[in-house]
Amino acid sequence: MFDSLAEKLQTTLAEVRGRGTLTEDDVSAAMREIRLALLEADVNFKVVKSFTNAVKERALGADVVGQLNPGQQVVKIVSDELTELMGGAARDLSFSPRPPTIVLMAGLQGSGKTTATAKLARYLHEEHGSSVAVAACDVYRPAAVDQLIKVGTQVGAAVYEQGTDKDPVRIAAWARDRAQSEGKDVLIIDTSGRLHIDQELMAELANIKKAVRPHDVLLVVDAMTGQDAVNVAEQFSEVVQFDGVVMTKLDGDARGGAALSVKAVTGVPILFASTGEKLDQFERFHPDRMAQRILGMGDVMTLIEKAQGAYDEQQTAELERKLRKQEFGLDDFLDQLRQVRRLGPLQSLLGMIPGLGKELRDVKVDEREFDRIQAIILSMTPEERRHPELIKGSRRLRIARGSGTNVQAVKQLIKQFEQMRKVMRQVSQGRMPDLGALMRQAR
Ligand SMILES: Nc1nc2c(ncn2[C@@H]2O[C@H](COP(=O)(O)OP(=O)(O)OP(=O)(O)O)[C@@H](O)[C@H]2O)c(=O)[nH]1
Ligand SMILES: [Mg+2]
Repeated sequence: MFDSLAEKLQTTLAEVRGRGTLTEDDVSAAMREIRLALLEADVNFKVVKSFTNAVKERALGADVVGQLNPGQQVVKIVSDELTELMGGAARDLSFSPRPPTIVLMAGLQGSGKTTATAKLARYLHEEHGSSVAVAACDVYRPAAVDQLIKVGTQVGAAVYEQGTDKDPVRIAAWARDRAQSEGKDVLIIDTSGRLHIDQELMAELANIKKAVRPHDVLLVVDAMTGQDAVNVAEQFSEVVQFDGVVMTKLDGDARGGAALSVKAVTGVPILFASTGEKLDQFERFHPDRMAQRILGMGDVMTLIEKAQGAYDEQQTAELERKLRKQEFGLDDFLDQLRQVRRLGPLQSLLGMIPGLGKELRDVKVDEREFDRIQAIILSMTPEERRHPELIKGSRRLRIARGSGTNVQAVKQLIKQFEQMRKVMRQVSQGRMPDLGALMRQAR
């Protein structure tokens, strides 16, 4: 997402960044480029205008920040203003002190409500340890209830449904009572889609809202529909007040216009971003990190959070113990690799590392390499995994055949593993590994 915008802004800002002095003309020229880049990214034109005006005013004003040269200051101002544009500080759900916290999902047909309902349930369960129920209030299509049962169950949420014969307002009230009596922390209500802002369905949504008094109403918006998404959100806000936006399908949206405009146009911030069909492709939306990502400053916090989510403290302690006792084997190695995999596709992780230039970010990561390593390790006996030094001649051939690879690949994997184990042991003993020697060996 934001690919082309990011590239253009980064090129423009790279030109001003190095400058020791900036004239008014330099700033104006940079603003013209930025304005074009934003318009091409399908950002609402009014939003673009006020954005570039604000940046220009601050850049030319007395907004002097000690350590930075004028070029760097412009970059900082653009970053600050982009953050502000997307809502400033990240906003969370309004958790109720008296559970259940009730979240009502609304949005146009196909925007991703049902998927987002399950994703949010998963997120709340994983990140907050909440017990979550989801309620099926889309009674217009039998498939809608089945879909929620399927995805809700997948993420471990309780699914409250009464088929398609009952009135959705009644189902919502029933689900609220049930969530309360079953001691759920959060109830998320999935509703039916609207093709347009249709009066009847909007009235139904308003009635559900009146009946259950949700703590948050989230409007689910498809980023791929660009400015249409923003218009829908604007019209929606005139009929039913909502508290946050869930921006979906950001993975398919190269331009980013909706994500950049929706807060400025509706006054309501994006709370969550959905970036794929898989149920874990969902994260809280952080305007500051997003701005930094667009400007190529990396997104270290998101990366760290992902890593913390994937590495469990107990596992880390166990790993250290094994290293100390020299029990670290290929099984553990595979575990480690799997954990790195849980962070997401390697390709997407590269984009979050600051300072990685465009060329490096475009390096194609061969995800199949992981499958190959996994196949090799799984073709070994438990004994071999603990003592890779046993793997010679006929064993090596057997493993190569079993994993559908070749002897050379098995050899190479074991060599890499030995090197990694050596480095890990040195690091765990507080010694700096001899990187020079390692590089020579790796060659
Ligand atoms: N690529 C991508 N696809 C998504 C994302 N979120 C949802 N989808 C897909 O979009 C389609 C519609 O999603 P649903 O969750 O069924 O949408 P809905 O708003 O509940 O649809 P209705 O119930 O018909 O109104 C499905 O095929 C989803 O897999 C996303 O972030 N990225
Ligand atoms: Mg649905």
